[in-house]
Amino acid sequence: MVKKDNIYASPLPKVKDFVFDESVVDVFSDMIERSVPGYQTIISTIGHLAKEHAQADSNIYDLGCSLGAATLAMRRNIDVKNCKIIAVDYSQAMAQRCEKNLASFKSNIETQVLCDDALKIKIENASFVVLNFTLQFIQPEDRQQLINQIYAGLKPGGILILSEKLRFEQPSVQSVIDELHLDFKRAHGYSELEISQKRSAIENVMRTDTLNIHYARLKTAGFKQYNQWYQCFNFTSMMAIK
Ligand code: GEK
Repeated sequence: MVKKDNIYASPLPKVKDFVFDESVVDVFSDMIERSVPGYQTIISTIGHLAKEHAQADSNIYDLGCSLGAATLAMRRNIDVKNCKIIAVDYSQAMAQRCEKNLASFKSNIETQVLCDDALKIKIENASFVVLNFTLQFIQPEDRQQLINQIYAGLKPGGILILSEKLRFEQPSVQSVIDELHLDFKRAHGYSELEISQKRSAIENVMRTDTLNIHYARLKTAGFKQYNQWYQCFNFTSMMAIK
């Protein structure tokens, strides 16, 4: 059963920086669905794209896999031979729960869960790489290196899916779209106290980029073909094809 996210429902004497610990793991599915507009659409489209683009005899990476939602969607859809999925999360609590989650569903696709930093993983022989709302938690100065490593490890025709919360250059646009997102959270039952405490917890931990910064980073890594395939308010998902 999905547990309700009440982490910020009562006033906290001091709001600490957000971490992906056991208390977040317990409510993560509810938290992400009530916070990210279109999360389920993105997950199911990742499954669909993996079915179309995963190549036989290749590796698939889910970097920052959390509870393994994207990995599960890909495993249900991929039907080419000899694919291996490597799901990675640096939070031990997440990686352990992900492993347990994946074990509850039967699959013929070999899957390995690693508790490690995505930056330290060797990406090789990859046909499909997923960074579903993970890059925003990586230090901005390390982001180019990660995208470079992904580009280097992708096979020709391989695809990176990069989903992120966006920041906008124009302040009025930022403010209107931010309000749309907050209204989405309100409509999903988050109180003003929850919204403001979560905001304080996350502000030092999650640093968002503009769409132009993402595109420039993909281009610098070597990708020549990339575009958004999804956007709702300040949440986007891009694809980059090698
Ligand atoms: C989903 N993709 O449900 N290395 C590995 N993992 C990391 C790193 C890092 N350097 N930094 C952060 N993480 C998931 C949702 S959540 C997004 C991803 C969110 C992990 C972190 O532990 C967390 O599990 C995940 O990235 C981000 O499709 O909470 O908004």
